[in-house]
Amino acid sequence: MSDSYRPQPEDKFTFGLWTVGNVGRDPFGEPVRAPFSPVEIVRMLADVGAYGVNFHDNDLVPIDATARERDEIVRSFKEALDERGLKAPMATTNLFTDPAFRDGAFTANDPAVRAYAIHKTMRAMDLGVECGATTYVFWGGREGTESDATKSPVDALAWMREALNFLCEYAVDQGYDLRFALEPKPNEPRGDIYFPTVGSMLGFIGTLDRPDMVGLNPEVAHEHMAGLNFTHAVAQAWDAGKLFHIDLNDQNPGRYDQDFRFAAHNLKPAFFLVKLLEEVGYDGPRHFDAHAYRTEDAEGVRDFARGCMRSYLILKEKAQAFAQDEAIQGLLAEAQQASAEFPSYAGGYSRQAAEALREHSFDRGQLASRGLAYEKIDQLLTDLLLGVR
Ligand code: GLT
Ligand code: MN
Ligand code: MN
Repeated sequence: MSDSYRPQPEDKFTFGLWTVGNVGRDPFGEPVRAPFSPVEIVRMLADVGAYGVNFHDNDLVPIDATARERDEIVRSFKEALDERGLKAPMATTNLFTDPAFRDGAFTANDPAVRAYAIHKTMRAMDLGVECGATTYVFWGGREGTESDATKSPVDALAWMREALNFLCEYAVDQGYDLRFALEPKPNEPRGDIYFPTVGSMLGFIGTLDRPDMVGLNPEVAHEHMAGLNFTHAVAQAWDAGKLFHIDLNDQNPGRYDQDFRFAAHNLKPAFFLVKLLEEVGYDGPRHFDAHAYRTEDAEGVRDFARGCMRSYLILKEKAQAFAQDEAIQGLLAEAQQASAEFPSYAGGYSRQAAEALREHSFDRGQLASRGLAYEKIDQLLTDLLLGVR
């Protein structure tokens, strides 16, 4: 692979222990790869040029580990991080694998399960902070229903709020430098999951006690599963000051939950996403929440990880080329053609301006008549992406 796309620490490329550590189990088949230990994963990620590694509590420490085993695991993990210069910027809780969470965690009907979920998360936050995490992700994979006969969605939302408020206070009380990033998903593993999209999460955050501490961790595949435009969702999170973290991967809408290598399937949407992140200056981790095809061996897993980062860097270069392309920029400028007669109205209200605009007589025929050359612009982009421009 060409050196010009070699990942650098400032690219902030991260992977979860569960991503490169995925053993290829699926609902129809057993694992196809031997598991790697957390320390082996740290070494592998360092070898391929990643900046950091993220984890669920139980990716690192088995759920039934003793306190002594926990401390030993954490010690060796931190030692490996230091040795290879890797960071652990994000941590999260596994609130979905254990059968105790079969009806959800923070939104389970059973109050004891809800309390256990908060208990487990407090301990997982301690673990994350001990390893250096400053972002704490909440993915509510089991927070949903198969049948709404079983639970009131209004109660579920209230329980979710109760848990997040409690955990925000815990983080503050402990003096943790931690922000919460909520990750929406529309379905799978539940029939329907509460807060299915970025927009619904954004609405919910405003109802929390400490909305400033809480933002989003949007994932490409999750918005695509809902048939939505991920770049638009990310733009909205960014605009609200809530893009705390991001999960990059790929997904063919209408298929199973694929978690493909970044840009493996939807090249153009991946381009628009990278273009947006680079143009607005998002400087958080670029986390690849994906895994290698089930056909791959250990070397294939490395190819997968390298591929995620390489595609991002190629698309970043393409975004720069797009910004510098005179033909494309000229056409865009024409489409936005400014007229001195119509300034932007943002913040520009005055009685006089309103009256002048209300009385203005518009030539609708003329407004509708000018071609916008969008066919040309989009084809120029296609040429650029396909390397013939
Ligand atoms: C799980 C899920 C992801 C979430 C992870 C964080 S775990 O693999 O599919 O989208 O980001 O809990
Ligand atoms: Mn994710
Ligand atoms: Mn996913």
